[in-house]
Amino acid sequence: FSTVGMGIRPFDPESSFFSYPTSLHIEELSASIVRSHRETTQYRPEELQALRWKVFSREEIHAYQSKSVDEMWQHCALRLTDAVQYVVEFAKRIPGFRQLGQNDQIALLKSGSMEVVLVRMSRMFNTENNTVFFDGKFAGTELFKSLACGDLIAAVFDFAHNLCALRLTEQQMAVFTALVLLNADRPCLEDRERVQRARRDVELALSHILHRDNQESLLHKLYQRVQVLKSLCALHIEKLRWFRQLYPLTVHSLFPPLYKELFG
Ligand code: CLR
Repeated sequence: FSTVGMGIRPFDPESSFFSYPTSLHIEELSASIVRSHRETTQYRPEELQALRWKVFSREEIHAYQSKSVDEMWQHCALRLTDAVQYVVEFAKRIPGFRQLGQNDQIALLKSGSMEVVLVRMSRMFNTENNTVFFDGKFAGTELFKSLACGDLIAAVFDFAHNLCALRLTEQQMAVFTALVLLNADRPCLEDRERVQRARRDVELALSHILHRDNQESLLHKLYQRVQVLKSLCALHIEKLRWFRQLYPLTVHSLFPPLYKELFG
């Protein structure tokens, strides 16, 4: 620490030594978020790289396309819930998230877990052939035809493609996804102040990383993506409502409880 800086900082009872985020604190926070991310991703980058040649055959794609609407929804809801479970585990390991009350943790996950799944999807995306790693192999949009929500699928693939183009490092993605979760504007929060304080530290961590990587221009691009994420999640909820109206019993008795708890 610079002694000069400490000498000229005016005395301010509000910013005690413990609440003022020092660069050491921010460094440790980034490291902790990056570790949490690494420990809670379904696949490591080198595993995904090695799996890139695995693509679904025509016959396999046809088998998915021949499923009934409710069968395919149930299948995808299961896969999506698997991915969400890893995000819940990630959230629980983020220092600022862990310290929140349980109700606020649930509120943040209800509105943020799908957004993080979609950001993480870009790690599983191959821009060369516009496919995503799903169910053990790389799949294009056509595989999801029987969901009967082509607009959502196209928009989600488009988002992944564009995010992929930013070529985020694992560290950048880790801190960005923590920021997506710690959003003080989410509905039903009890202690917005506390979420805002935790968010401020993660924002500092993101700026710090981008500065270090000499990629400060990414910050603005990432904030732009957040708007798209919001609309994708609204569309997901809209599709779920539509599906529930058609197949209430499938949702009621065959969808994973976690999926219903977060989105239902
Ligand atoms: C995200 C990254 C995960 C693997 C994974 C599994 C399921 C995929 C999901 C990814 C992306 C979004 C996805 C989902 C299955 C269905 C869902 C393609 C690739 C779309 C958006 C349809 C949503 C409606 C369902 C609830 C039926 O590591």
